Formats: sequence, C-alpha cells, structure tokens
Amino acid sequence: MITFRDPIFYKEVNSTNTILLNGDFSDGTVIVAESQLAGKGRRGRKWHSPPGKNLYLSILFKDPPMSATQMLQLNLVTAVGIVKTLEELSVPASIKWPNDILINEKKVAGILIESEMERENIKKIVIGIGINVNMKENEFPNEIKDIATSIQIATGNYIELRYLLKNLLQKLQLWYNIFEQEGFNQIKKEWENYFSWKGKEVIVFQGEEIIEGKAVGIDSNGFLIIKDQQGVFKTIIVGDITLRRKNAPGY
Ligand code: BT5
Repeated sequence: MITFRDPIFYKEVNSTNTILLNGDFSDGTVIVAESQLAGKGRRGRKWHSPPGKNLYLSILFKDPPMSATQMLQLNLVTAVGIVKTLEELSVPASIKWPNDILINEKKVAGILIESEMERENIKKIVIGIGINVNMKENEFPNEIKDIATSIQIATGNYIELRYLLKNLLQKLQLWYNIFEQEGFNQIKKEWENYFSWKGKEVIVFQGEEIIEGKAVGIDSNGFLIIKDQQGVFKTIIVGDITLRRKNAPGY
C-alpha cells in the first residue's frame, strides 16, 4: 500500500513529474513546486504554471503491483480525491472524463499520469496534479482564459496553498487505500456522482475517428461508454480522446 512521505518543496522546476521520472526517489515521494517552467499536460500539451498562486505536485508509486488498466484507473481515483477535497471546502466541482476537474464548466485542475516500464512491468507511476487556486481571471494567458478557472475565481475565497495541499494529500491517501483494498467498483460509484456529462450529447475525437453520441457513463474498467447516433454502444479507452460538448466552444 502506498504511504505518502512528507512533501519535498521546490521553488522552481521544469516539471514535478519529470523530477520523479528521472530521479531515484522512494515509493510515496511527493514533490511540490512553486512554479514550473515546462509544466506538462497530456500528449505534449502544456500546463500553465506561474509562481506562487497554484498547486503543482507529483506523487511516485514505485514498483506498484498494478496492471495497465489499474494505472489508467488511477486517473479516476485521483479525480475523486481532488473533487472530494474541493467539496470539503464547499467548492462544488465535477469531473470531465478522464482527467479534468471543472467548476462551472471551466477547468480548475488537471491530472497527468506517466509511467516507466521495464518489459511488461510497471517500474514507476507518477501522478501529476495541477490545481488553479488563487489565480485571478486576468492572470490566465489568452489561449486558456475562456476555458480555465481557479478556486478563488469560483468562490471569491483565498485559499492557503499549504492548507489545501495537506487536505488534498489526506484525501488522496484515503482514496488510494480504498482503491487498493476494495477495488475499482467502489471508486466507480463515487466517480459517477461527479461525472458532469452523463446523458449529454458529446463528440469524441479518437485519432482520426469522430464519434457523436450520448455519454452513458463508465464501465467496470473505467472506460467511457458512448451511445452513438445509431444506438450502438462504443467503449472509449482512457488516454485516447478529447471530449467536447456538442455546440459548445472550448469544452
Ligand atoms: C492536463 O493535461 O490537464 C494535465 C495537467 C497536469 C499538470 C500537473 S502540474 C504538476 C505535474 N507536473 C507536470 O508537468 N504536469 C503535472 P491536458 O488534459 O492535456 O490539458 C492541457 C490543456 O489544458 C492545455 O492544452 C490547455 O488548453 C489547458 N491548460 C493549460 N494550463 C492550464 C491551467 N493552468 N488551467 C486550466 N487549463 C489549462
């Protein structure tokens, strides 16, 4: 079972994920940075990571006894942990499958899971989390100002970063334990309560393929189920898609 270590704080890094991927740290290491010069999103995208206002952290699972599917499920477990943390601060957030946390339809947090494999074995899983905490509306760059938000923008409240970090790590530890002890089914039940797009018309971009239909929910693996316009159920595997609400800009 993973047990988080006391966080290691850095002032400025390229990416907290990269530090854990490249370095030799023990299981449960938590890295937190005040800013990132090259914060990463998925598939080569960037995570805007200015200093002092937000949380950027990564957690290391070393030699985890997990399958590739369980590794993908960690996205959903982490999302539940983040949403529960926000809920305790009276911030109502929802989840956009697989890795976006939204407040009022705008992205407040993202998750990036990376791994190191040795043949079939997973040697490392690094879970990176970025949460916009005290950013103001005019501090977002143009490319994301219409799709991003922060806790402060949504609630008007300033949140102390260390306080949020402590709460977040407690919740994540709890939900990783539940995942390990009780399996994904327990997570699925919780996750579905926060899935904002259930029953909504969506467009899924999967490589060259575009699937239009209704988001039904997730299956027992955590894969997204879409009912397409012909009424056929399609399974979308984590990591392969961009999901957009029909007729809505951005998300
Ligand atoms: C993610 O990717 O959402 C994963 C973000 C993970 C960031 C953490 S911070 C700590 C750790 N170290 C790292 O280097 N990364 C992790 P994706 O789903 O690909 O979303 C990326 C997209 O979100 C970008 O292309 C922008 O459109 C948007 N975006 C970038 N910065 C943002 C921000 N600060 N807030 C909201 N949206 C942002």
